[in-house]
Amino acid sequence: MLVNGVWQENWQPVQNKDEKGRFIRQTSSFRNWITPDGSPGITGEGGFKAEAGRYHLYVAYICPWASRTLMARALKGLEDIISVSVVNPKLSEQGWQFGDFHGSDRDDLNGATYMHELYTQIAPDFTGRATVPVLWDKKNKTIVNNESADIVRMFNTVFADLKDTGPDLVPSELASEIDSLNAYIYSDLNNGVYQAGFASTQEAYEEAFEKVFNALDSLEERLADGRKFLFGDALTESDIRLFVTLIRFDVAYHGLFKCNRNMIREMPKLHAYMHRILAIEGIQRTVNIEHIKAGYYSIKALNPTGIVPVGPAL
Ligand SMILES: N[C@@H](CCC(=O)N[C@@H](CS)C(=O)NCC(=O)O)C(=O)O
Repeated sequence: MLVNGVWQENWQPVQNKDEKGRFIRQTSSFRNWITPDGSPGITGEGGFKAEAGRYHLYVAYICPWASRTLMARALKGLEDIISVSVVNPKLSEQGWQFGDFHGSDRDDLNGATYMHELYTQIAPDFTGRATVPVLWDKKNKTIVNNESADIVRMFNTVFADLKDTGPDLVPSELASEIDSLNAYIYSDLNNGVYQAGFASTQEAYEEAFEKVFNALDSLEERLADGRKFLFGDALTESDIRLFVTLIRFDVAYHGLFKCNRNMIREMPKLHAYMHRILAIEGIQRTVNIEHIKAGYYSIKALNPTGIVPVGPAL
């Protein structure tokens, strides 16, 4: 991570922990919004008008938070107006690196070698982790936002004047229910699996393990009435959030994060639901299992040898 703009040698991918050994994720620092007319959004500064070709996403395919922005970009038909660079899946000694891994990119836009250079380029004394995703403004050469929840939400509406951006992922009549289900999926699943994987005490691990499988059981039950998606026939933001964890579960979280009561393939409703979403046009392009496996199993603190398991079969 960076401290006052300087990369720290003793950087660890394992983030902060509380007094019980529970993993704590850093909060995001850049919270500006693109808006149709460039006026300020919900948080941050104004000046980020919705324009085709102006914005760029920096992502890692391994990262569920980054992947949800890729999913929103695909579902909202924004692939031709928002460009993307993908970092190497393996965290280097200096965090995310651009490069040569199959399916990764060089940083043609800014010529950076490491993601942290983009943070210090715009905030020379930045302290914190140089996370993905980053939504970048090519015009002003700055970070618009590095919080995936904001990025997904803005993609849903702000480019609608430029082109038909398809179905609404947060219909107003469902907005508050979506927000509360999102919060539950985040705490008990998206971040819950990390809390299991990065727990530094048995108690913290078991607490997270229970939370994760209770959530999976309750979502399996929710889908038991035959609904296609979490809120019925139409896919919403909550489905994006659930999908990114489901698709990583059997190949990474079951093994590396010790979330091993069962696999998603053993939960018939969730398994079918995951494949239903994977089959939607554009979604397959946001999923790279090779990156996911290589990336998670390169986390030295959890897997010192770096050996990537051969299974499970996909
Ligand atoms: N709040 C952020 C979290 C993003 C995040 O934690 N990204 C991880 C990868 S999954 C990261 O870049 N970690 C690098 C690090 O911790 O140094 C979001 O949702 O956008």
